[in-house]
Amino acid sequence: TTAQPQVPTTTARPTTTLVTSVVSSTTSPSDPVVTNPPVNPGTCPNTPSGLGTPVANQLNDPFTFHNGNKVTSKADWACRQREISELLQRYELGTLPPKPSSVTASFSGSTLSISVSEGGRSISFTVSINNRPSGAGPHPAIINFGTFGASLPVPAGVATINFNNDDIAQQQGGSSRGRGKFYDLYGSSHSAGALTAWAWGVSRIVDALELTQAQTGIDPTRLGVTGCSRNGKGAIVAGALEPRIALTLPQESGAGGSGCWRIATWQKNNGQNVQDSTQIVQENVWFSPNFNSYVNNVNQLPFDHHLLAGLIAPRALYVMENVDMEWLGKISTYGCMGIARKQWEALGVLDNFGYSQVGGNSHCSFPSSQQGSELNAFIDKFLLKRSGGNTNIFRSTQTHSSFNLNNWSPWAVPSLN
Ligand code: MCU
Repeated sequence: TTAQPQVPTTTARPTTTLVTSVVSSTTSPSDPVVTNPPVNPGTCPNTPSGLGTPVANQLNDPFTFHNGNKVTSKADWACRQREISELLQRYELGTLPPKPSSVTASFSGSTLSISVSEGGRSISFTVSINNRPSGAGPHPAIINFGTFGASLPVPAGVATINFNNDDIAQQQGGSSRGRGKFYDLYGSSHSAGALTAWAWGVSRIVDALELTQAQTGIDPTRLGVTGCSRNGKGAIVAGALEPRIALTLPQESGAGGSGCWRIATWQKNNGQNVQDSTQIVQENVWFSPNFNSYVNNVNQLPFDHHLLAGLIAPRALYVMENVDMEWLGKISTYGCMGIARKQWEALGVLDNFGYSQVGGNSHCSFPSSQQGSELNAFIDKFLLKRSGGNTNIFRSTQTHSSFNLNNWSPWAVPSLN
Protein backbone atom coordinates (compact mmCIF):
# COMPACT_ATOMS: atom_id res chain seq x y z
CA THR A 1 0.00 0.00 0.00
CA THR A 2 0.95 3.61 -0.29
CA ALA A 3 3.29 4.93 2.38
CA GLN A 4 1.56 7.00 4.99
CA PRO A 5 4.09 9.48 6.23
CA GLN A 6 1.85 11.10 8.81
CA VAL A 7 1.54 7.86 10.75
CA PRO A 8 3.98 7.50 13.64
CA THR A 9 6.26 4.55 13.04
CA THR A 10 4.95 1.45 14.74
CA THR A 11 7.10 -1.02 12.85
CA ALA A 12 10.36 -2.42 14.23
CA ARG A 13 13.28 0.00 14.36
CA PRO A 14 15.58 -0.47 11.38
CA THR A 15 19.10 -1.70 11.99
CA THR A 16 21.57 1.06 12.68
CA THR A 17 25.22 1.39 13.55
CA LEU A 18 24.98 4.48 15.73
CA VAL A 19 21.84 3.94 17.71
CA THR A 20 20.82 6.63 20.13
CA SER A 21 17.93 5.14 22.03
CA VAL A 22 17.03 8.38 23.76
CA VAL A 23 17.02 11.53 21.69
CA SER A 24 17.53 14.38 24.07
CA SER A 25 15.50 17.48 23.59
CA THR A 26 16.21 21.07 24.47
CA THR A 27 12.57 21.97 24.68
CA SER A 28 10.66 22.01 27.94
CA PRO A 29 7.10 20.66 28.39
CA SER A 30 5.82 24.20 28.16
CA ASP A 31 7.54 24.56 24.81
CA PRO A 32 6.53 21.39 22.99
CA VAL A 33 7.70 20.40 19.58
CA VAL A 34 4.86 21.11 17.17
CA THR A 35 4.04 17.92 15.32
CA ASN A 36 1.16 16.59 13.28
CA PRO A 37 -1.64 15.12 15.37
CA PRO A 38 -1.24 11.36 15.77
CA VAL A 39 -3.24 9.07 13.50
CA ASN A 40 -5.21 6.13 14.80
CA PRO A 41 -5.55 4.25 11.50
CA GLY A 42 -8.33 2.02 12.83
CA THR A 43 -10.55 5.06 13.24
CA CYS A 44 -9.99 6.61 9.79
CA PRO A 45 -12.67 6.26 7.10
CA ASN A 46 -11.74 4.24 4.04
CA THR A 47 -10.65 6.30 1.07
CA PRO A 48 -12.73 5.28 -1.95
CA SER A 49 -10.73 4.41 -5.05
CA GLY A 50 -11.34 6.76 -7.94
CA LEU A 51 -11.14 10.49 -8.34
CA GLY A 52 -14.56 11.49 -6.99
CA THR A 53 -16.58 14.47 -8.17
CA PRO A 54 -14.60 17.07 -10.15
CA VAL A 55 -14.05 20.43 -8.46
CA ALA A 56 -14.05 23.45 -10.81
CA ASN A 57 -13.39 27.16 -10.13
CA GLN A 58 -12.78 26.44 -6.48
CA LEU A 59 -10.31 24.42 -4.42
CA ASN A 60 -11.15 21.09 -2.81
CA ASP A 61 -12.60 21.21 0.68
CA PRO A 62 -9.88 20.23 3.19
CA PHE A 63 -12.55 19.45 5.77
CA THR A 64 -14.53 16.84 3.82
CA PHE A 65 -13.15 13.35 3.41
CA HIS A 66 -12.97 11.72 -0.01
CA ASN A 67 -16.03 9.63 1.01
CA GLY A 68 -18.06 12.76 1.85
CA ASN A 69 -17.77 12.58 5.67
CA LYS A 70 -16.97 15.83 7.47
CA VAL A 71 -13.78 16.53 9.39
CA THR A 72 -14.94 17.66 12.83
CA SER A 73 -11.99 17.00 15.17
CA LYS A 74 -8.20 17.02 15.27
CA ALA A 75 -8.32 13.24 15.16
CA ASP A 76 -10.34 13.45 11.93
CA TRP A 77 -7.86 15.97 10.61
CA ALA A 78 -5.00 13.53 11.19
CA CYS A 79 -6.94 10.92 9.19
CA ARG A 80 -7.69 13.46 6.47
CA GLN A 81 -4.00 14.39 6.20
CA ARG A 82 -3.11 10.75 5.80
CA GLU A 83 -5.75 10.46 3.06
CA ILE A 84 -4.54 13.60 1.28
CA SER A 85 -0.97 12.31 1.31
CA GLU A 86 -2.13 9.04 -0.17
CA LEU A 87 -4.14 10.80 -2.91
CA LEU A 88 -1.28 13.16 -3.76
CA GLN A 89 1.09 10.22 -4.03
CA ARG A 90 -1.37 8.22 -6.14
CA TYR A 91 -2.17 10.87 -8.75
CA GLU A 92 0.68 13.36 -8.72
CA LEU A 93 3.81 12.69 -6.69
CA GLY A 94 4.29 8.91 -6.89
CA THR A 95 4.75 6.60 -3.95
CA LEU A 96 6.94 7.60 -1.03
CA PRO A 97 8.64 4.42 0.17
CA PRO A 98 8.57 3.72 3.92
CA LYS A 99 11.72 3.97 5.99
CA PRO A 100 14.26 1.53 4.53
CA SER A 101 15.30 -1.54 6.50
CA SER A 102 18.76 -0.15 7.20
CA VAL A 103 19.97 3.42 7.60
CA THR A 104 23.45 4.04 9.00
CA ALA A 105 25.39 7.25 9.40
CA SER A 106 28.77 8.63 10.39
CA PHE A 107 30.07 12.16 10.82
CA SER A 108 33.60 13.36 10.09
CA GLY A 109 34.85 16.91 9.59
CA SER A 110 31.78 18.59 8.21
CA THR A 111 30.58 15.58 6.24
CA LEU A 112 27.63 13.46 7.25
CA SER A 113 27.75 10.14 5.38
CA ILE A 114 24.51 8.23 5.01
CA SER A 115 24.14 4.62 3.84
CA VAL A 116 20.81 3.04 3.06
CA SER A 117 19.93 -0.56 2.19
CA GLU A 118 16.68 -2.06 1.11
CA GLY A 119 15.79 -5.30 -0.65
CA GLY A 120 19.42 -6.29 -1.25
CA ARG A 121 20.44 -2.98 -2.82
CA SER A 122 22.40 -0.17 -1.17
CA ILE A 123 23.25 3.44 -1.83
CA SER A 124 25.19 6.07 0.06
CA PHE A 125 25.31 9.83 -0.11
CA THR A 126 26.82 12.67 1.86
CA VAL A 127 25.69 16.08 3.02
CA SER A 128 27.90 18.85 4.39
CA ILE A 129 27.01 20.58 7.63
CA ASN A 130 28.28 24.15 7.57
CA ASN A 131 28.27 27.10 9.97
CA ARG A 132 27.82 24.86 12.98
CA PRO A 133 27.37 27.23 15.89
CA SER A 134 29.94 27.05 18.64
CA GLY A 135 28.77 26.32 22.15
CA ALA A 136 27.22 23.33 23.79
CA GLY A 137 24.13 22.98 21.65
CA PRO A 138 22.34 21.06 20.41
CA HIS A 139 21.73 23.55 17.64
CA PRO A 140 19.03 23.89 15.00
CA ALA A 141 19.80 23.51 11.32
CA ILE A 142 18.28 24.27 7.95
CA ILE A 143 18.51 21.61 5.25
CA ASN A 144 19.14 23.42 1.99
CA PHE A 145 18.38 21.92 -1.40
CA GLY A 146 21.41 22.39 -3.64
CA THR A 147 25.12 22.50 -3.02
CA PHE A 148 25.74 26.23 -3.17
CA GLY A 149 24.24 27.26 0.15
CA ALA A 150 20.83 28.66 0.91
CA SER A 151 19.31 31.39 -1.27
CA LEU A 152 17.99 32.99 1.89
CA PRO A 153 20.07 34.41 4.75
CA VAL A 154 20.48 31.87 7.56
CA PRO A 155 21.10 33.72 10.84
CA ALA A 156 23.84 32.94 13.35
CA GLY A 157 22.97 30.10 15.68
CA VAL A 158 21.56 27.94 12.89
CA ALA A 159 23.68 25.46 10.93
CA THR A 160 23.18 24.83 7.21
CA ILE A 161 23.04 21.33 5.78
CA ASN A 162 23.66 21.29 2.04
CA PHE A 163 21.74 18.54 0.30
CA ASN A 164 22.73 17.64 -3.24
CA ASN A 165 19.20 16.69 -4.24
CA ASP A 166 20.13 16.13 -7.90
CA ASP A 167 22.34 13.25 -6.73
CA ILE A 168 19.22 11.50 -5.34
CA ALA A 169 17.01 12.27 -8.37
CA GLN A 170 18.19 14.13 -11.47
CA GLN A 171 16.24 17.07 -12.91
CA GLN A 172 17.79 17.82 -16.30
CA GLY A 173 14.58 17.43 -18.30
CA GLY A 174 12.80 14.34 -19.60
CA SER A 175 15.96 12.26 -19.94
CA SER A 176 16.38 12.41 -16.13
CA ARG A 177 13.38 10.16 -15.54
CA GLY A 178 14.37 7.31 -13.21
CA ARG A 179 17.93 8.55 -12.74
CA GLY A 180 19.69 9.12 -9.44
CA LYS A 181 20.45 7.18 -6.28
CA PHE A 182 16.80 6.87 -5.27
CA TYR A 183 16.19 4.91 -8.49
CA ASP A 184 19.39 2.90 -8.04
CA LEU A 185 17.77 1.66 -4.83
CA TYR A 186 14.12 1.31 -5.87
CA GLY A 187 14.44 0.74 -9.62
CA SER A 188 14.31 3.17 -12.55
CA SER A 189 10.60 2.58 -13.12
CA HIS A 190 9.56 3.50 -9.57
CA SER A 191 6.50 5.78 -9.62
CA ALA A 192 8.06 8.56 -7.55
CA GLY A 193 8.90 11.80 -9.32
CA ALA A 194 12.00 13.76 -8.33
CA LEU A 195 10.15 15.80 -5.68
CA THR A 196 9.12 12.65 -3.83
CA ALA A 197 12.56 11.09 -4.21
CA TRP A 198 14.11 14.22 -2.70
CA ALA A 199 11.64 14.19 0.20
CA TRP A 200 12.72 10.59 0.81
CA GLY A 201 16.33 11.85 0.83
CA VAL A 202 15.46 14.54 3.37
CA SER A 203 13.92 11.84 5.58
CA ARG A 204 17.15 9.87 5.43
CA ILE A 205 19.10 13.00 6.43
CA VAL A 206 16.81 13.35 9.45
CA ASP A 207 17.33 9.65 10.26
CA ALA A 208 21.08 10.22 10.08
CA LEU A 209 20.89 13.32 12.27
CA GLU A 210 18.96 11.33 14.87
CA LEU A 211 21.73 8.73 14.86
CA THR A 212 24.66 11.14 15.05
CA GLN A 213 23.29 13.82 17.35
CA ALA A 214 26.16 13.41 19.82
CA GLN A 215 28.71 13.94 17.03
CA THR A 216 27.06 16.69 15.00
CA GLY A 217 25.54 18.71 17.83
CA ILE A 218 22.45 19.21 15.65
CA ASP A 219 19.02 18.91 17.25
CA PRO A 220 16.87 16.74 14.94
CA THR A 221 13.68 18.22 16.40
CA ARG A 222 14.62 21.73 15.23
CA LEU A 223 15.14 21.34 11.51
CA GLY A 224 14.10 23.65 8.73
CA VAL A 225 14.09 22.89 5.02
CA THR A 226 14.55 25.39 2.19
CA GLY A 227 15.28 25.72 -1.50
CA CYS A 228 14.49 28.18 -4.25
CA SER A 229 12.50 27.79 -7.47
CA ARG A 230 12.56 24.12 -8.56
CA ASN A 231 14.30 23.38 -5.28
CA GLY A 232 11.59 25.38 -3.52
CA LYS A 233 9.10 22.88 -4.91
CA GLY A 234 11.37 20.27 -3.34
CA ALA A 235 11.34 22.09 0.00
CA ILE A 236 7.55 22.33 0.26
CA VAL A 237 7.07 18.68 -0.74
CA ALA A 238 9.71 17.60 1.79
CA GLY A 239 7.99 19.59 4.54
CA ALA A 240 4.68 18.01 3.54
CA LEU A 241 5.91 14.41 3.43
CA GLU A 242 8.36 14.46 6.37
CA PRO A 243 6.63 15.29 9.66
CA ARG A 244 9.94 15.68 11.51
CA ILE A 245 10.60 18.99 9.71
CA ALA A 246 9.75 21.83 12.11
CA LEU A 247 9.91 24.76 9.68
CA THR A 248 9.31 24.66 5.91
CA LEU A 249 10.71 27.60 3.92
CA PRO A 250 9.95 27.35 0.19
CA GLN A 251 11.31 30.30 -1.76
CA GLU A 252 9.79 31.24 -5.14
CA SER A 253 8.57 27.68 -5.69
CA GLY A 254 5.74 28.81 -7.96
CA ALA A 255 3.82 26.29 -10.06
CA GLY A 256 4.15 22.77 -8.70
CA GLY A 257 5.11 24.21 -5.31
CA SER A 258 3.06 26.83 -3.52
CA GLY A 259 0.84 27.40 -6.57
CA CYS A 260 -2.41 25.54 -7.26
CA TRP A 261 -2.98 23.76 -10.58
CA ARG A 262 -6.53 25.04 -10.93
CA ILE A 263 -5.61 28.68 -10.35
CA ALA A 264 -2.67 28.52 -12.77
CA THR A 265 -5.02 27.09 -15.42
CA TRP A 266 -7.49 29.86 -14.72
CA GLN A 267 -4.70 32.47 -15.07
CA LYS A 268 -3.56 30.91 -18.33
CA ASN A 269 -7.14 30.92 -19.65
CA ASN A 270 -7.14 34.63 -18.84
CA GLY A 271 -4.15 35.12 -21.11
CA GLN A 272 -1.32 35.19 -18.62
CA ASN A 273 2.10 33.68 -19.26
CA VAL A 274 2.07 31.22 -16.41
CA GLN A 275 3.46 27.74 -16.00
CA ASP A 276 0.62 25.22 -15.82
CA SER A 277 0.30 21.47 -15.36
CA THR A 278 0.46 20.68 -19.08
CA GLN A 279 3.74 22.55 -19.51
CA ILE A 280 5.43 21.46 -16.30
CA VAL A 281 5.32 17.74 -17.09
CA GLN A 282 6.93 18.49 -20.47
CA GLU A 283 9.72 20.47 -18.89
CA ASN A 284 10.96 18.13 -16.19
CA VAL A 285 10.55 14.98 -14.13
CA TRP A 286 9.46 16.56 -10.85
CA PHE A 287 6.20 14.59 -10.77
CA SER A 288 5.24 10.96 -11.17
CA PRO A 289 4.50 9.77 -14.70
CA ASN A 290 1.05 8.98 -13.24
CA PHE A 291 0.34 12.72 -13.16
CA ASN A 292 0.43 12.91 -16.96
CA SER A 293 -3.08 11.42 -17.10
CA TYR A 294 -4.56 14.39 -15.23
CA VAL A 295 -2.67 17.44 -16.46
CA ASN A 296 -5.21 18.22 -19.19
CA ASN A 297 -8.10 18.33 -16.73
CA VAL A 298 -6.88 19.27 -13.28
CA ASN A 299 -10.48 19.74 -12.08
CA GLN A 300 -10.56 15.94 -11.73
CA LEU A 301 -7.90 15.93 -9.04
CA PRO A 302 -9.22 15.25 -5.52
CA PHE A 303 -6.70 17.79 -4.21
CA ASP A 304 -4.71 20.83 -5.17
CA HIS A 305 -1.57 22.30 -3.64
CA HIS A 306 -3.40 24.04 -0.81
CA LEU A 307 -3.84 20.50 0.51
CA LEU A 308 -0.20 19.67 -0.12
CA ALA A 309 0.66 22.64 2.11
CA GLY A 310 -1.97 21.49 4.60
CA LEU A 311 0.01 18.31 5.25
CA ILE A 312 2.40 20.60 7.11
CA ALA A 313 -0.24 22.03 9.48
CA PRO A 314 0.06 22.59 12.43
CA ARG A 315 3.83 22.73 11.85
CA ALA A 316 5.31 26.02 10.67
CA LEU A 317 5.34 27.10 7.02
CA TYR A 318 6.64 30.40 5.68
CA VAL A 319 6.21 30.80 1.90
CA MET A 320 8.19 33.46 0.03
CA GLU A 321 7.07 34.49 -3.46
CA ASN A 322 8.07 37.08 -6.05
CA VAL A 323 5.39 39.38 -7.41
CA ASP A 324 7.50 40.20 -10.48
CA MET A 325 7.61 36.62 -11.76
CA GLU A 326 4.52 36.05 -13.88
CA TRP A 327 5.68 32.55 -14.91
CA LEU A 328 5.56 31.29 -11.32
CA GLY A 329 1.85 32.07 -11.07
CA LYS A 330 1.64 35.05 -8.79
CA ILE A 331 -2.14 34.89 -8.43
CA SER A 332 -1.94 31.12 -8.18
CA THR A 333 0.46 31.13 -5.22
CA TYR A 334 -1.39 33.98 -3.52
CA GLY A 335 -4.75 32.23 -3.89
CA CYS A 336 -3.46 28.75 -3.14
CA MET A 337 -1.69 29.79 0.03
CA GLY A 338 -4.45 32.20 1.08
CA ILE A 339 -6.79 29.21 1.04
CA ALA A 340 -4.19 26.80 2.49
CA ARG A 341 -3.99 29.14 5.46
CA LYS A 342 -7.53 28.17 6.47
CA GLN A 343 -6.16 24.79 7.60
CA TRP A 344 -3.96 26.51 10.18
CA GLU A 345 -6.97 28.63 11.11
CA ALA A 346 -9.07 25.49 11.74
CA LEU A 347 -6.33 24.18 14.02
CA GLY A 348 -6.10 27.50 15.89
CA VAL A 349 -2.45 28.06 14.91
CA LEU A 350 -2.39 30.97 12.48
CA ASP A 351 0.93 32.01 14.04
CA ASN A 352 2.47 28.98 12.33
CA PHE A 353 1.66 30.15 8.80
CA GLY A 354 3.22 32.85 6.66
CA TYR A 355 2.87 33.87 3.03
CA SER A 356 4.74 36.89 1.72
CA GLN A 357 4.87 38.06 -1.88
CA VAL A 358 7.09 41.03 -2.65
CA GLY A 359 8.98 42.35 -5.65
CA GLY A 360 11.99 44.32 -6.77
CA ASN A 361 14.37 41.38 -6.50
CA SER A 362 15.52 39.06 -9.24
CA HIS A 363 14.49 35.42 -9.08
CA CYS A 364 15.98 33.67 -6.03
CA SER A 365 17.86 36.71 -4.73
CA PHE A 366 16.34 37.18 -1.32
CA PRO A 367 14.70 40.60 -0.75
CA SER A 368 15.64 42.34 2.50
CA SER A 369 11.99 43.29 3.07
CA GLN A 370 11.27 39.67 3.97
CA GLN A 371 14.17 39.27 6.37
CA GLY A 372 13.89 41.03 9.70
CA SER A 373 10.23 40.89 10.56
CA GLU A 374 9.35 37.74 8.62
CA LEU A 375 12.03 35.11 7.94
CA ASN A 376 13.92 35.86 11.14
CA ALA A 377 10.71 35.82 13.15
CA PHE A 378 9.94 32.31 11.90
CA ILE A 379 13.48 31.08 12.51
CA ASP A 380 13.52 32.65 15.98
CA LYS A 381 10.25 31.08 17.02
CA PHE A 382 10.44 27.65 15.43
CA LEU A 383 14.17 26.84 15.25
CA LEU A 384 15.95 28.98 17.84
CA LYS A 385 12.97 28.68 20.21
CA ARG A 386 13.12 32.22 21.42
CA SER A 387 10.39 34.74 21.30
CA GLY A 388 10.44 36.61 18.06
CA GLY A 389 8.09 38.90 16.27
CA ASN A 390 4.75 38.28 14.64
CA THR A 391 4.55 35.14 12.51
CA ASN A 392 0.90 35.40 11.48
CA ILE A 393 1.68 36.75 8.02
CA PHE A 394 -0.32 36.90 4.82
CA ARG A 395 0.65 39.67 2.47
CA SER A 396 1.33 40.66 -1.10
CA THR A 397 2.59 43.98 -2.38
CA GLN A 398 0.11 43.57 -5.25
CA THR A 399 -3.67 43.59 -4.96
CA HIS A 400 -4.97 40.55 -6.79
CA SER A 401 -8.44 42.01 -7.16
CA SER A 402 -9.44 39.64 -9.97
CA PHE A 403 -9.15 36.69 -7.59
CA ASN A 404 -11.63 36.20 -4.75
CA LEU A 405 -10.25 33.95 -2.03
CA ASN A 406 -13.65 33.17 -0.53
CA ASN A 407 -15.33 32.39 -3.87
CA TRP A 408 -12.58 29.84 -4.49
CA SER A 409 -13.09 28.30 -1.03
CA PRO A 410 -16.86 28.30 -0.48
CA TRP A 411 -16.69 25.60 2.22
CA ALA A 412 -16.88 26.29 5.96
CA VAL A 413 -13.79 26.34 8.17
CA PRO A 414 -14.48 24.29 11.30
CA SER A 415 -12.82 24.87 14.63
CA LEU A 416 -11.06 21.59 15.35
CA ASN A 417 -10.46 20.33 18.86
C1 MCU B 1 10.04 28.22 -10.44
O1 MCU B 1 10.75 27.03 -10.69
C2 MCU B 1 11.20 26.69 -11.99
C3 MCU B 1 10.09 26.70 -13.01
O2 MCU B 1 9.10 25.77 -12.61
C4 MCU B 1 10.64 26.30 -14.36
O3 MCU B 1 9.64 26.41 -15.36
C5 MCU B 1 11.81 27.14 -14.77
O4 MCU B 1 12.40 26.55 -15.89
O5 MCU B 1 12.77 27.13 -13.75
C6 MCU B 1 12.38 27.56 -12.48
C7 MCU B 1 13.64 27.41 -11.67
O6 MCU B 1 13.88 26.39 -11.08
O7 MCU B 1 14.53 28.40 -11.79
C8 MCU B 1 15.78 28.25 -11.19
